[in-house]
Amino acid sequence: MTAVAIDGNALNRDQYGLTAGRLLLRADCFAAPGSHVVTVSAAGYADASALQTILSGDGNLVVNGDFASGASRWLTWSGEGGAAELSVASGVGTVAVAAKGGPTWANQLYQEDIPMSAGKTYELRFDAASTATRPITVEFTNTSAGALSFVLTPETTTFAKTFTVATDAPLKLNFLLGNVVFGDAVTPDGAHAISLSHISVKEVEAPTPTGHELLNGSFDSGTDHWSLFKKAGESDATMDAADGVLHVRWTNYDGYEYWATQVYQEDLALTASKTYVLSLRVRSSIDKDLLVSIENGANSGIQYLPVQPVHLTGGGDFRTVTFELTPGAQSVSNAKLVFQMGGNHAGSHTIDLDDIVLTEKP
Ligand SMILES: [Ca+2]
Repeated sequence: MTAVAIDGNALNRDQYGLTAGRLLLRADCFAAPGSHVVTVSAAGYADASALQTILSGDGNLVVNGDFASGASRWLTWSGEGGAAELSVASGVGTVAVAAKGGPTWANQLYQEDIPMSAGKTYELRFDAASTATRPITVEFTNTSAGALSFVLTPETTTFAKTFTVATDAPLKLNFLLGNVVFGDAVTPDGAHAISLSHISVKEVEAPTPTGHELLNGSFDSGTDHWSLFKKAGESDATMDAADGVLHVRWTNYDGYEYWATQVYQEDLALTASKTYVLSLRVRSSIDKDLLVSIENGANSGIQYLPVQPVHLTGGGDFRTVTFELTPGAQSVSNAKLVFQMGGNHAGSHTIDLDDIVLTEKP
């Protein structure tokens, strides 16, 4: 090997090292974050080049999001009647829109190859203004994160939103500046200019679930918010809601253990030191015990309402049962109400539930 150059500037021999199959470049070889062309010359071979992306030290995965290196790494596209031009000055990228075009995507400003990790949550943040108030859409192209829309005004505003990706596929961060409609906001026909600056995508902690009150305890919305678990190869339970009542039906068997059939609702919010009342109406077509509990969704060993057996007499009418619980010193957002309905009963039978209410004790 005879020479190594970055962006056409030859390095001194002490700026790089060589090990088997590896070229090591000192960090200070790179003047600024962004894309740099590394060229290696060796006697008897054509020069070999590779593109090396250097991310900034603040965790921003967008290269040149502050437009400090001109328009480097930013690409534009216009078509379908759209017409626009990007210019950069003083750390602001300005897209002069001459024609909004037909579709949302008729004008685009985008950056490709932004690294993503499956399951991680990121925050997109940018400052933006438009000489004419209008919506824009940011598409998280090539990821599962979809798109978000923002309404820009003549006043520069900081926008921030989080998104989560399902795979490691690199992100194409695509500002769609065509004929965007978002709620009541529409893109005007005339020429206008959109200014963008301080564009960043950084990894953030996944938001903690907020939890919710018990939902659809009336079964007016079918089986929404309710889930069924059945032990594979044992329980043949199904559940459905008709006329505002939940029906859990077995054709042949409910499973040997009580837990072999379960109906549950997750992500319930319980506030520290409050006392709650759980009440419900239940009936069964056969003699059977139902076990009721409220536990931590991530750890069933933590029980806010320890398992309560309810004896049901076959063919009886609905009966109302009520429990009190005081969850403890910590508020939780992932409590889980569980009805265990197995317990070794053969043959066709049904349990019906309705009017499940979990409220703070007055
Ligand atoms: Ca009902």
